[in-house]
Amino acid sequence: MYCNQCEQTAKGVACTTVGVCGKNEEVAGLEDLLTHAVQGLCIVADAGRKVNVIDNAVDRFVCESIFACLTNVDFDPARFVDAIYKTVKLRDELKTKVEAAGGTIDSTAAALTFTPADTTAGLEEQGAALNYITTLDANEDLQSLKQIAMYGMRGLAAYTDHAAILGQEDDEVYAFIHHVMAALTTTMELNDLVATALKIGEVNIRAMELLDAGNTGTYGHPVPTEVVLGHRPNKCILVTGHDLKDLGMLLEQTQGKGIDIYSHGEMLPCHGYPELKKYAHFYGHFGTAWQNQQKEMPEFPGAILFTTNCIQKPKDSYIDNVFTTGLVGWPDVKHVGDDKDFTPVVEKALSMPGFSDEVDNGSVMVGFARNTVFGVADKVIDAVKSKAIRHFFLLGGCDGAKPGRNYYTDMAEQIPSDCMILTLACGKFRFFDKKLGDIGGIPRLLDVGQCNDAYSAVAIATALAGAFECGVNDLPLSFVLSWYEQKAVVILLSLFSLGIKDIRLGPSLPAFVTPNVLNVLVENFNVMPIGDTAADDLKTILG
Ligand code: SF4
Ligand code: SF3
Repeated sequence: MYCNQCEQTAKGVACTTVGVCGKNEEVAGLEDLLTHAVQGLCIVADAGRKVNVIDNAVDRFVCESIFACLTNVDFDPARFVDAIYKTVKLRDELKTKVEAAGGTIDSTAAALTFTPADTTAGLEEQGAALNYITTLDANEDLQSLKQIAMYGMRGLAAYTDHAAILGQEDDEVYAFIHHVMAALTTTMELNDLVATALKIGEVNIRAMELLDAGNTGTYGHPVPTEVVLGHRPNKCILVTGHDLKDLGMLLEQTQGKGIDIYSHGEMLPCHGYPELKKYAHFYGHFGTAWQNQQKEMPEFPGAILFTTNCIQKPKDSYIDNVFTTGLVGWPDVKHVGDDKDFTPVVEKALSMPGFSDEVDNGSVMVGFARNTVFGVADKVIDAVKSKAIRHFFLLGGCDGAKPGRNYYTDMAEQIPSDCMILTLACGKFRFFDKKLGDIGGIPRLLDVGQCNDAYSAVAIATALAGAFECGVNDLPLSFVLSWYEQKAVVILLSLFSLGIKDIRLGPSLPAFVTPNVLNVLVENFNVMPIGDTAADDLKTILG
C-alpha cells in the first residue's frame, strides 16, 4: 500500500504497510481499485452529458464512492467489494445508453475496460497492482498536483453527498466531478493541474453553499445556544460524525423513550439548530474530538452511533455498543441501512445502564453561524471602528493526535483580549471550553459550526470585507488553520480560489506537496506553516 492523503501519514512520508489510521493493505488496495473503477464510470458519465444522458443514481453513487475513500470513513472490505462491482455494472449500463444516444467515448484509459476479479483476494491484488498513487505521473510535481486534485475531489464529493442527503443538488457540480475524475486518468500539464485544483476549490464553495442551504433549510439557522458538558441520570445514546439528518431522525425515533441524546465531536454545533434543539432529550455534549474516541467512548454508558467520519478501531470494551450508518463502516460493527430504522440502537441503549448520576462539567456556547453573526454585524463593525476589536482570527480546522497541535490551544489562550476568535470544525476542541469573555457583549469565541459549515465562515469574511469596502486580504483577519483529512484539503483549495492569502497551516504540511508545488503555493498565496510557537506567530500577525 501507499497512502499519504492525511496529516498523520507514517513518518510524514506515507503509510506503506499499515495505515496509522488503522487502514490495512486489503482496504487500501480496494480503495485504490474503487477509485480506478469510479474513474471509468466518470469517463462514461462525462461523455454521456454531451448527448444528454444523465443519471442521478450514477451522480449520487459516484460521490458516495469517492467519499468512502476519505480518511476514517469506511474500513469494511465487504462494502468496497460491493461498490467496485456496482461501479463496473453502472459503467457498462451507462455506456450502452450513451452509445445508443449517439455519444462517443474516446478514452483509452484502462479504467474504462477494467474487469474486476471475482474474489475479494483477486480484487485486492488488482488494487495493489495499480500502484495507484505512485503512477499518477512519472514527474513528482505533476504527481503531487494530481494528488492535490484527487484529495480535493474526495472533500468535494463528501460535501456534495452531505448536501444531496438533504435534497440539495446541482447538476453542474456532478458534471464537474465526472469531468475531473475522467481528466485525472490522462496526462495533464502543470498549468492545467494548478487551474484544476483551484477550480475544485471554487466548485466546492457551491457544494458547501448547497449543504448550508440543506442544513439551514431543514433545521433552521443556528441560534446561540448553551450546551451542557455534563450528564444527568438516564439511558443515553452518543451521536458522532457530521450528518444532521441522521441525528434528526434519531431524535424523532427516540422521543418519549426515556433516552437522552448526547453529541460527540463534530455533532456539537447541532445543538444550535432550532429544529434539532427543540427536542428536550437532545441533552448535552460528551467528549471531545475524534482522536480521543478510544479513551472517551469506553466511559459512555449507552449506545454510540457514527454517522460519518472520523471512526477509529472500536476497542473490545465498547465495540458491542457501536453502530454505523451512511458511508461510515467498520468490519463486524452493526450497520443501520438506508431505511434509517434506529431500533437496534434504541434497544441497545435501553439494555445498557445509562448515566446514574448528575454531573455538572460546565457548558459551552454554539450557534454563531453566519445568520447570528450578521444579526450583530452593526455592533461588530462599530467595535472595529472604535478599535474595541483589534483583530479577528479564524482558528479552526481538524483536530488530530500530534502533540504539536497544542499550538492551537496556546494560540487561543494567548490571543489578546481585544481580538475575536471565529472557530469551526473539530480543531476547536483544543480550546472550546475556555472562558474567553466578550467584547461589548459579543462573545470573543464564536463557534461557526462543523467543518461542513466553512461556507458560513467564508460568508462572514466576505460580508466583513463588504462592510469595510475592502478585500478579505485587507481585513484585520488572519487564518490559522489545522488540517487532518481531505475535507480540509478542499476547504483550503476553496480559500485559495477566493484569493485568500497568508494562511498559516499546521501542524505539518501535507506529505503529498513537493517543494516545487509548495513554492507555487507560497508565491501565489503566501501560505505558510505555523511557527514554532503561537507567541511568535501572534507577534508577527499583530505586528
Ligand atoms: Fe496513512 Fe492517513 Fe492514509 Fe490512513 S489515511 S493510511 S493514516 S495516510
Ligand atoms: Fe474533524 Fe474528522 Fe477534519 Fe470535520 S471529524 S473536521 S478531522
